Amino acid sequence: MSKFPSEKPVLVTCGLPYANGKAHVGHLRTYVPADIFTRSLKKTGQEVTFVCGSDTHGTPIVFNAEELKTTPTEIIKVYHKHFDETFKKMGVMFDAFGTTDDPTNHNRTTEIVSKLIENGYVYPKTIEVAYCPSCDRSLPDRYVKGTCPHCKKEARGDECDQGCGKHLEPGELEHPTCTTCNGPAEYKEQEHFFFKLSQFKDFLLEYLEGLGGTLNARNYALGWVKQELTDWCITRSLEWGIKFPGHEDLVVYVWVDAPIGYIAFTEEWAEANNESWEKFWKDDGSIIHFIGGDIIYHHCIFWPAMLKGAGYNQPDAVVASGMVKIEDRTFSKSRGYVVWVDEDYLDHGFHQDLLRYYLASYTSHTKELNFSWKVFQDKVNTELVGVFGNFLYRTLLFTHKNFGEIPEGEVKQDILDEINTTIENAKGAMENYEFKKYADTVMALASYGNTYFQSNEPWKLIKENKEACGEIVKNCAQITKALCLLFEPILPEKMEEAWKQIGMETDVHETNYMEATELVKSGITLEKPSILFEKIEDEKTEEMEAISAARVKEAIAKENGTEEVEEVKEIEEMKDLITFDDFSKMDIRIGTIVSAEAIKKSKKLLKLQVDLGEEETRQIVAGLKESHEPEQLIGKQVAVLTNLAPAKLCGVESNGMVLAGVDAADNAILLQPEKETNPGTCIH
Ligand code: B3M
Ligand code: ZN
Repeated sequence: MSKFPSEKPVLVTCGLPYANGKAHVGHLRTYVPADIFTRSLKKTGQEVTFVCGSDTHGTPIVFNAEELKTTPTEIIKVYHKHFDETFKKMGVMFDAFGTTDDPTNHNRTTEIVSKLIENGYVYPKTIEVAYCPSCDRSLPDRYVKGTCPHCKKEARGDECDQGCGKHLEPGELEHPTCTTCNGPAEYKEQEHFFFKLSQFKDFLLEYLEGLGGTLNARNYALGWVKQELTDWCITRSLEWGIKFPGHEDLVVYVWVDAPIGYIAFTEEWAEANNESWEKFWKDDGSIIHFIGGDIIYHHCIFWPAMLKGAGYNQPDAVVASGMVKIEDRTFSKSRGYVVWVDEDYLDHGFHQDLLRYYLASYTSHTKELNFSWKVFQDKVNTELVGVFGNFLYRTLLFTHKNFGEIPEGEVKQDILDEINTTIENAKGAMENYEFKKYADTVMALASYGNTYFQSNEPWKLIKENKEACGEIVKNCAQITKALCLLFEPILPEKMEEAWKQIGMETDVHETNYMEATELVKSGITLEKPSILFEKIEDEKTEEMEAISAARVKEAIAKENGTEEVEEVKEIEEMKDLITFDDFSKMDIRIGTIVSAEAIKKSKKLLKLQVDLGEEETRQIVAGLKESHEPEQLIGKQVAVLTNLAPAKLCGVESNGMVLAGVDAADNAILLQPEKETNPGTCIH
């Protein structure tokens, strides 16, 4: 039996974007499926409310404001508006979109924290917090970096973002460094307040066993709860945030007031619509959180414990999406592996629904999703244009041309059965948060439609038997109607158009799936249809790929700092001559360094003469000055990329590249052969 519609009202939320930067495809990975889910639930007749808002607190925003010499308030104003608009442009339609700095959230957070204190779940404790002697301030969260005590990778003050992903408590980080001045930080004693998370172990074990949503969320959280559960420091010494009750010098940690935003936004929605927020948070409604896979810990451990401790309902399901890659590279804004929603997508005239389709149908929700312009083009051209668009357009055009309206005729039982089965399967997929399966199931109905049209050859039949032809056309119109309803959650704007094209006067967004089998009305005049999905040309894809490549190049130059940009840029330019695809074309050989001298103008570069055998000695400029004394290098055998186009570095000609790695301290580590060998030996 289907889960939806259920008697209980459903609240769907999305992880709150930090109002601290622009929207990118990585964001959409969570918001678009949540929107698809909500739209689909509505189509089952389910009562559903969809809320979200901007996350406005925490150190990254303060940090950014300091850097841009402005205030957090200014920053959040700009980005809150940006997210609000971008979501609308992408068809993501929240019933409320507030901010965690709204008075509603200040009040709700104060109430919940006070309730936790009152219920005995909060206690003070003096702990060591990172402090920077040269900046003379304490360093909460992002103000400090160091080594993760669990996996020993480089981590931020509150999160092991590059290693094991675990939340880190103040004082846990090893070798703390101030992120503002890069100087060493010290640990200093300070009084903070802790939430007794450890007391919730039994509760969480039981709760998580019954948690719905995707298994990645539940299992990850269960793993941590079974291992350990330490009390959680919920205060920070910061100005910006929501004051910890009774302590003007402390604010609550951002991960306390951010999820409380879900309640506050429900309150804002309730207030505006004369509705009740308690029906979800106090009574028996259901709560479904859509989040990114990197914030499971917060949503499945801290948050339900906090809600339980303060006497609120806990989420029924947590749906966690996999990460996003860009052109097969790990998503990274600083490295330029990012696709901005506005400037890289919408501003180029791409329709919102194409990207929505890509996000829904690329892979299953919990897996890693790769965004690639080529795959995007391919999916649009073969699936949306080639299958669905083709069926829609040929059906409507044929009907318009030959009948001018939807003709009389009977809709066959097997067509109705096919539609019903598709609806059942699609609904089943949606209930299990399988968006790809949903998209594929619906696309299969479009394929079925194409086959039906093709095999019945209406273009022949029209000449022989108009009435029989009319019946085929009517059946195609029925399939079209069903497809409009089934695709509406994924392609809301396009389906609004298609719905009109088949002569429907109702609102496709408000129409139940059940209506898919209600017979299309005959006699409705059909205008000449317009093409809904157009092919993306190769040139457009190439243009987009070039934009991405330029972004990466720019990011590399930026990351390498301004002072050395010239040198580094020149080295990068050399690298660009050989792309990854050309890898196999590289001619790498062993060479022996016969001389080495410093290039005076440069901090990094040495001029080397390298013996490559066959009486060939090459001059190569290498960035080894900071890690090697020139004398040390003489006689060393190294790996040399010999067929790299010549380049001038700091005015000195270089004919090849000495291969080296770079260690954590930024020292070059030369690649050397296992034993001495003849210069010129090829490496394959
Ligand atoms: N603002 C964004 C993130 O870590 C963070 C989400 C809060 S959800 C309550 O993905
Ligand atoms: Zn770690």
